[in-house]
Amino acid sequence: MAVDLLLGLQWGDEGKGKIVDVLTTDYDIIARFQGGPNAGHTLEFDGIKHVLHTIPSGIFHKNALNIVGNGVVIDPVIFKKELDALKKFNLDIKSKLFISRKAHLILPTHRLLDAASEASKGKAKIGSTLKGIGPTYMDKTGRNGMRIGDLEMSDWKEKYRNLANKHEAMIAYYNVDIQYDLAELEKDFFESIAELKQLSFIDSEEYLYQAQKSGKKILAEGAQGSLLDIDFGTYPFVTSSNTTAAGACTGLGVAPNQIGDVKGIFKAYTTRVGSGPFPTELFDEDGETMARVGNEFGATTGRPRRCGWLDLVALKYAVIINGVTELMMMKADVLSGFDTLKICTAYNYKGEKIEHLPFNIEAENVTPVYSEMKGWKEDLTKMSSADQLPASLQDYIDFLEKELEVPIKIVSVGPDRTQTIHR
Ligand code: 2SA
Ligand code: MG
Repeated sequence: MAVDLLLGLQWGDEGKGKIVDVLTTDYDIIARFQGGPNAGHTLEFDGIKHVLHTIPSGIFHKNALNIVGNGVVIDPVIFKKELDALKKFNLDIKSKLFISRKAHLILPTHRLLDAASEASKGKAKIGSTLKGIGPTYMDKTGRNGMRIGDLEMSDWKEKYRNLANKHEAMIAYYNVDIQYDLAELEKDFFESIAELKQLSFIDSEEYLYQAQKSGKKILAEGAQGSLLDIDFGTYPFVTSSNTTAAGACTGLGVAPNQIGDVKGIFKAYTTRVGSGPFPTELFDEDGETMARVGNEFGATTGRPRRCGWLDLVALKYAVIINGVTELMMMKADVLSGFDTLKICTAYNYKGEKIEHLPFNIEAENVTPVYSEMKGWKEDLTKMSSADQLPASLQDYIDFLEKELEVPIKIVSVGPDRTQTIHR
């Protein structure tokens, strides 16, 4: 049985949480393969709104097993908070949630290093969620990191102390004003680790291999988005992991020839949080309308998201890099009411019209070239089948399918599980 992927094709917040939740009934196992508590997956069902950070979105489904893979970085303190917030749902967490021994740990000093690094950059800051993601992956690739499996060894506290001491020296090196009380942070950290150790640690690559062999259906759930990929995103304004399809192979130990469907998810417009280039960004009333109607605030930090028209140049790039086999368009309902919709189909790049994503998409190099389409006025949120969709929206979908050469299988018309149209 192949492993299917679900990936965001823009700068994150495409609505992966909702779609995994809709799709999980089809899957036995949901696995996260990269990122960490910088992610925020919002789920809404039965009038409840819940945000997950590290825990996979299958946690609310009765039969789905959830795996946090080796490519993920885990902050025990945030993880414990997530577990606490789940208590009221009476889920049998120990038998539903497994953590890879090879996943790396975010230490309190990683978070401090993140803050120090951002402070030292001033205006050039990445706009990090400050969860310690970058410093933790630096320690991973620098071969200094601590892993979940280390917690099962007797000398882990020693390891921790050595690494934390080194981090403190590095924080001092940045020479920025960061106030902290490490003893206090460590108290929280050690308490949280004690709780984390109550969960099931596994060799997830072996577990997934056996699950695949026995015919289990597995979905790998991405976090952040393709344009935040460490290699293919808008570097350096990216996150520190591979958010694209290849990341699922390294982040779970699944071989490339075992990947099945690649489900790519995008918003009918574009948003971005944090810094970095965004060619179709709007600074006018249209952008404000998208932000307001779409309730565009970060699920992890509450930061307002920047909004703009759909960027087809960037979307095509993401479809290619990921090998997307089917598309899901989210938040179509937010575009109801616009007279005219714009879609960026090319860039003017240093005086030349191009249709691919160039090395540098900073505003001084790139101006979007737009195609215009007629908007629709209908409220989509109560619609439940494809034949109810207004003709202009149907045209919008047809145009995208033709350009992207991949079918749009799902159109989402609201945050609830039920507001999902299958095509
Ligand atoms: P980091 O925290 O060091 O990985 O940040 C690096 C860049 O990646 C962006 N980033 C994100 N963009 C969108 N959504 C993310 N998750 C949260 C959410 C965001 C929030 O799902 O709502 O609540 O603010 C996410 N995580 C990282 C980040 O903005 C930097 O540009
Ligand atoms: Mg999010």
